[in-house]
Amino acid sequence: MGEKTILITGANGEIGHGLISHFAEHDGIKVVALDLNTLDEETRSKCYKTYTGDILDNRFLESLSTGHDFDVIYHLAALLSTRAERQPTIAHKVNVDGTMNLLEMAITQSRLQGKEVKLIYPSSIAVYGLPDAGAKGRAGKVGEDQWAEPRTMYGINKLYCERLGKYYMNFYRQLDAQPMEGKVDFRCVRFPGLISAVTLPTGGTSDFAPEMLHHAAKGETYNCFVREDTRIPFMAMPDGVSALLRLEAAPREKLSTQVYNVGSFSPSAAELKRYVLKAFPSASINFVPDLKRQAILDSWPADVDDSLARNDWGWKPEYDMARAFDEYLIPGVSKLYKK
Ligand code: AKB
Repeated sequence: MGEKTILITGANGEIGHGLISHFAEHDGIKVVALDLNTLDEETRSKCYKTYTGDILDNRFLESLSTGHDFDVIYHLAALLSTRAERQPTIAHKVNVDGTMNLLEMAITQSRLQGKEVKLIYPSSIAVYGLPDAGAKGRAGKVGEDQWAEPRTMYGINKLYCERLGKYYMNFYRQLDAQPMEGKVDFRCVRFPGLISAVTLPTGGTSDFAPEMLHHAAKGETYNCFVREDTRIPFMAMPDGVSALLRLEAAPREKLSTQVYNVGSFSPSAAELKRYVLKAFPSASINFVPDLKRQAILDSWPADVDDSLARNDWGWKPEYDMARAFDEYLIPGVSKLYKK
């Protein structure tokens, strides 16, 4: 089998670390990692090449593209929902213009290489926007085409970029006299909140779950910024990484759409606290809701219908909530913070 070159943007983030570790265990894969910040030594050692640079810098992207033939681009770089709400202009630039730049790079690469280039894109449950808690309760598991009325800058950015990806794949330069030579194979998963045992997210609104766990493991008091009854879907990081890999590997003819929900477990904040306390009985966790961040969470669905992903490419999470805590999260955070 020939070598495969994979570009990962936002490589320093939580998903980036997971993907890089996965690829490091497989022969024939050259990972080119890109982030605004320098990667740590251990992560760098797992990559073929690493770059510190900005996805908004077109000259930098051009030189990157000239130096490598990418088969797949995992475009992970983004500002998450809370940070995007505080810096909407920057969020729009990074989340939307940055994605446009990567789609353009994929088209150019495809034209030059004479073959399709895959662009794998993590979207989010933030694309949904339920009007109130009553509607959220009645909606149950939300399908891809329901309630796509985001109320955050991040959710709007993600929804728009999903559509940009579909456009680049299906209609790009549709008025040109000659058919376009380059082709992007755009594939996207809408992630729930992700929980990792080894890294803490920054700037998200689903961060209350990983923060609760990591604070408990460190022996620090945690004032959780949501109500106890807050319920949104979550997923253990290994399943998040595996969802992206499985979607990338799926035969194109099996895919009936380009954008897929992926679900796993859907606890309330109170249930999360119970699981955390089981492992760290002396943890101090209080609920001190921040009403503005709460309103964002109340607009996100309590659960997602991921039957399309299950039927089309065999999506099935390995970790339900009990297994996620017992076999991955608790052993992982305990090791991470062991003195
Ligand atoms: C966030 O909270 O912004 C992210 C997400 C749900 O996409 N974790």
